[in-house]
Parts: sequence; structure tokens; C-alpha cells
Amino acid sequence: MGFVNCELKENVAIVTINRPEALNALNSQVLDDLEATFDAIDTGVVRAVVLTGAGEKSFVAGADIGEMSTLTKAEGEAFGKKGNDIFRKIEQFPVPVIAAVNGFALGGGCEISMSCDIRICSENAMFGQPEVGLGITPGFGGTQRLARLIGAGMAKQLIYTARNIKADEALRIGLVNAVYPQEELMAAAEKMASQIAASAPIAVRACKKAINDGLQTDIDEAIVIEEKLFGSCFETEDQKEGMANFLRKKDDPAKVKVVAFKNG
Ligand code: CO8
Repeated sequence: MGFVNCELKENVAIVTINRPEALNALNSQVLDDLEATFDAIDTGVVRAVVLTGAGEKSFVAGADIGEMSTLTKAEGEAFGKKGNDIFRKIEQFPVPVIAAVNGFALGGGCEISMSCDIRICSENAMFGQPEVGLGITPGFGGTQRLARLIGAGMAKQLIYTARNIKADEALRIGLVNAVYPQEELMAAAEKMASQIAASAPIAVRACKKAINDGLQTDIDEAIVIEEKLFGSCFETEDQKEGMANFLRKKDDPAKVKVVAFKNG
């Protein structure tokens, strides 16, 4: 599809933002293609998504500065909403999304990575919110998600100074979970996605919802969210089979088997 490719590898979808001539910068068309791609993913089959950028230089170098340069106040707000709606869709996507950050993740690029569940990156990755250097604020969720991920103090420092950081610093402050040589990044992302895909899918979805929804509320409500989602797992085939397998193992270790969880 246009600026976004989607490849299915068993239960894992690999979504690639493909505008390398502009370092995968997000213009309106890329955002539309991204939304259509996520809408088209069959979550009855797909159990994890890997999001990356085409080429070896850039994940996403930001929102398209040329397109933004002439926006009016109202158009700027509408463009911010367009990006935010799509990034929120990714954040709330029923199955986990891993950002495989293969280079620049600046402005909207850092922001889209933060709407994913997990970030891993290559050694040449560079993260940052350079917007104040362009006379704007981070407008695709950066002022909100960066503070939630790495704490308000560090987020404010990075945003106010517009300083870009390399992979090792991103790892140190908890913005990414791991750093790999460029040539190993996609294999690592796909391996992690396959591990997620091998887990009980209803339980994984419930975990994502419990963590995301729980983080938006106080601990008392959050615990109730967890209880309800925990309860919803019982009487699924996966719960019955997962627990029966454990009990079989205890009874006779020779009966151990790898459970092929279904979507049920
Ligand atoms: N927008 C448009 N085009 C871009 C962008 C971008 N963000 N980034 C790179 N490109 C284009 C360049 O213009 C260039 O095109 P051309 O070959 O036609 O001149 C091509 O990609 C290659 O880029 P460079 O030649 O600049 O490559 P370098 O290796 O020299 O530099 C950099 C790479 C450092 C990444 C450099 O391109 C750069 O600084 N890019 C801009 C990074 C940036 O500031 N990103 C933040 C943008 S603002 C943002 O994302 C706001 C999000 C919220 C929006 C809310 C809306 C209301």
C-alpha cells in the first residue's frame, strides 16, 4: 500500500514505513496509509506486529516539515489530531506492537515509537524531540508519552533543549529496551514477536489492556480493571489447556508438551 508495506510471517505482521527518499518522514499520505494498513491487519490471525522504517538510515525522521511549513493555526491543530488519532490507534491496537527503530526517530518518529508497546533499536538509532528548534511543540503525543515513559524531569530536559540522543543514552534512560547491531535488529524484533505470538493470545491482549488502561487511572480502579480481565480469561480454551498441561507435567514429566494456543 503506497508508503507503507505489510508482510505477514506466520502470526506476525511486519509493517514498514516506506518513504526512504525523505527518511520516512510522515506526510498526510503516509499517515493515511499507516492507518489503512493497521485497519487491514486481521487480528484473528496476527498476534504481534513489528513496526519499522525502510532503509538503514532512518526509522522516521519526523512529521513532514515541508508539508507543515505553511499550515494555519486551525490546520496545525487538525494535523496534530490526525497524527494523534492514528498513534492512539496503534497504542490501543489489540495485539502488541514492537517498534524496531533502525535509525533516526526524531519528532513524530520518536512519538510513533512511543505509541508502540515496546521499543528496541539499532546502534545507529537517534531519538529526540527537536520541535522547539522549529518553533513548534511536539504535537503527535510527545509532550505526554515521553514524560510517562522516562519521567517528567528528563522528558522536559530533552524537549526544552531539543537535544537528540544516541541509542546508548536511550537505553540508559529507559526509552528503549535493547540495542542491537543494525543487521541483527529485525531478527531480534521478529524473535520477540514470535515469542509473544506463542503465548496465549487472549491473555496477551488482556495484559496489554490491563497495563494501558490501568496506567490511566488510580491504583484502586486499576486493580479492578485487572480483576475483570483476569476473570475474563477463565473458561477460555487457552486457560483450560494451559493449566491442564501444567498439571499433566506434574503428574508425569514425560507428558510435557508445548501448548499451541488458539484464539479461544
Ligand atoms: N520532513 C520532510 N523531509 C525530511 C524530513 C522531515 N522531517 N527529514 C528529512 N527529510 C528529507 C530531507 O529534506 C532530504 O530530502 P531531499 O533529499 O529532497 O533534500 C532527505 O530527507 C534526506 O535528508 P537529509 O539530506 O537532511 O539527510 P541528513 O543525513 O543530512 O540529515 C537528519 C538527517 C539529521 C535526520 C535531517 O534530515 C533532519 O534534521 N531532519 C529533520 C528532523 C526533524 O527535525 N524532525 C522533526 C520534525 S517536526 C515533527 O516531527 C513534529 C511532529 C508533530 C507534528 C504536529 C503537527 C501539528
